[in-house]
Amino acid sequence: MSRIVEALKETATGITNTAKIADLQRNTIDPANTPAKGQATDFGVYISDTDNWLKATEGTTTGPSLLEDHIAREKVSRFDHERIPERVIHARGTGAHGYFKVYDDRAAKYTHAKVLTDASRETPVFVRFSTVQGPRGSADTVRDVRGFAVKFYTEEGNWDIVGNDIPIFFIQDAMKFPDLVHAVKPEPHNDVPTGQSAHNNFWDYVGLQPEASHMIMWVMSDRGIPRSLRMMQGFGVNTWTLHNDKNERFFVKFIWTPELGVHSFVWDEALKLCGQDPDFHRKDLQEAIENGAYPKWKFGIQVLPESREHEFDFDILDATKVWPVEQVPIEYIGEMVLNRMVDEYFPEVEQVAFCTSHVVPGIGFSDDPLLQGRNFSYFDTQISRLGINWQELPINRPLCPVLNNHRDGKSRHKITKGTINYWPNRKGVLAPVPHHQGGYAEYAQKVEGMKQRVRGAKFQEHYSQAQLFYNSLAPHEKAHLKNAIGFELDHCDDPDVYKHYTKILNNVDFDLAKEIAHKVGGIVPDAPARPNHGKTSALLSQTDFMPDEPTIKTRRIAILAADGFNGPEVLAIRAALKAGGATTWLIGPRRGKVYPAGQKVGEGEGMTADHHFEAQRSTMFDALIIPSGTEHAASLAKDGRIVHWVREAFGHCKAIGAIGEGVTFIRDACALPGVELQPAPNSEVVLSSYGVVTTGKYDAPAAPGELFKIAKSE
Ligand code: HDE
Repeated sequence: MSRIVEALKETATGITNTAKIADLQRNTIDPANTPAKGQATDFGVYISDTDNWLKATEGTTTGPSLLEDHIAREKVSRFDHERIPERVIHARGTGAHGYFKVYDDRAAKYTHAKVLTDASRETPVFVRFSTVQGPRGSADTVRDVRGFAVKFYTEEGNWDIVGNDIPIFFIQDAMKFPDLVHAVKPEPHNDVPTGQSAHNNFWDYVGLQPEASHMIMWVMSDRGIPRSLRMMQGFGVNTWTLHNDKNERFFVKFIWTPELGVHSFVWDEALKLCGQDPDFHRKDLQEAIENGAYPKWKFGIQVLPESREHEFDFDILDATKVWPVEQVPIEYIGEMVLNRMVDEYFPEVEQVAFCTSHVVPGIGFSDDPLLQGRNFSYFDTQISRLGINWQELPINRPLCPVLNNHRDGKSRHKITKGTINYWPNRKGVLAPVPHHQGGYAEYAQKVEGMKQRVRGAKFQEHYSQAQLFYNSLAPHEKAHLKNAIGFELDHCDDPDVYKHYTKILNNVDFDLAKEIAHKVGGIVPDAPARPNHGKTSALLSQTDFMPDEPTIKTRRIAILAADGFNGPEVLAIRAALKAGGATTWLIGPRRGKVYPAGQKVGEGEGMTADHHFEAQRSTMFDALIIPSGTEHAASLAKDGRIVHWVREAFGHCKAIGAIGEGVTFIRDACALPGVELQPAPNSEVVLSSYGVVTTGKYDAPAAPGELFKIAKSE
């Protein structure tokens, strides 16, 4: 009860960063802390037997089950109706609570939105991350766009930025969206494939929609397979507007940049994880939050005054284009921290519902034709998924007071007292709120023109920014991108599809098109379809998003140890890595006790292995360490699973550390021709160009991060 009072107090006196948690407590039941004696029906009567349907029976016979048993019927019927329609896209997701704050009022020159200008506020947020193509039960690490949807519970109402981890989109006009989604989703005749865009229909569609070529470059780049939801950027994608107190309007893009930098899997890792741990991303988020390593993003805006709208060679309302940072720099004005997982998945993550049309005073729309359509679609889809009263659900309801004349509808929760449910009324109740008192004011935009089904002239150019993106990638990123397109087109078995797409690629880059056409049996061009302009731009390559200081924070590091490993060494390494913010996992021949050198197997005190060799895979870790120990190294060398583990990690360019006999084991396991991986005779630490760190002995905790550099991706 005290929590309810707290929540109400919070909403009455301004919203604190925990206000939404307090608000949700009003609907949260903790079975460990309730006066209920045990199970009851939904209408509150205690149930004495939850396992035996009421039957007409005599002696030892089992007679017919009786329809009369309303308790059994309630149980089964409730179960029958547990599912709601999954989201038509972005069905697979996970979510967390947190808060948002701005550094100061520097954005006041653009907007009077308090959430973006009042530094004394910490606005509660709920974030849902998702994949797009796969159903609710699909794997996390598929190649796909990731949804990054943020709901801000502000004092002026809810504001949703329903964004993605890629700053642009496939299409320019919302009317194309159902076709795009039909094309990427499983094909209609056989419901294949799940969680993949590698099929005829998708590549057929994007091949016939050249405006998708820029987005294809992004999705096929490493951005399509993020290492963690905590290590990806978020973008509002569409062009929004900000309004200030002087009634000036600005165009704006919203950007989230993670504190830990932007990192990805390599494709082979991502593919394997789909089977080895399909929940990898959601577990990663949970692990970080539960360990107190709260994910954090800087919040940036790119702002353009109305006067600059037509200054660019692209249309700033075209969602298939970025605003190059050289032309419109990013101003970071705040940050978001996620610090609490949900208590229950369904009522929070499944029932949360976002709407691009949810904006607060000081923030508005633009004529971006994709955004205009989205503003219709989101509200509409929530009605079919959750019912017309979806905004009353605990996770969706605003923290500020909400009163209006909307009434009734399925599953109405609110009970509004009084005789009046219309405006105007003789009592003057529930009046609209004038602008100067906080009522939302649309910017007075002049609108004129012919009613036509067209898009502006600058919307017709589709390849310049695809080239810009491709040119800006590092060599290894280009190699990954080529492999990804090569993989996808190889999965299309209709020659019309893969041959046509190699023609499209030739508009982006001649060498790219040639290489992929050779690989997939496409049409190898003999001349570029158009010249590559050769320009590059910053902040497109992921390599521009390394954290300021190299860090091992939140990285998962496996220590492989068979009996006879060097115990003090492992303790020292664990302490050093923990100090650097990483988590370490001791993996042994069995879960439970593993025995260091000097202790008899089965008798000594041992050290506790978190997992056993067969149960884990190298893909689940960012790095691995093989400590020294003669017997231990000899046992590892005999174990095919471990040899494979080490080779696989090496092949994925993971950081590998080895000490003493561990070095010999790694060298042999990876069969590194011509590579000198001898441990130094002393404790000198050597970093090979392959990202393998070796030393002869390890007796002093290294400075955090010194022993391990997360050398990935080359
Ligand atoms: Fe969405 N999108 N979208 N979308 N979208 C949905 O709304 C839609 C687009 C995005 O975690 C749906 O509640 C149209 C761009 C995210 O609950 C639906 C168009 C971007 C989520 C819908 C787009 C997004 C959705 C399905 C083209 C990046 C998951 C379920 C005009 C800025 C939200 C739902 C969550 C979900 C419509 C394009 C992001 C059908 C019509 C561009 C993150 O309403």
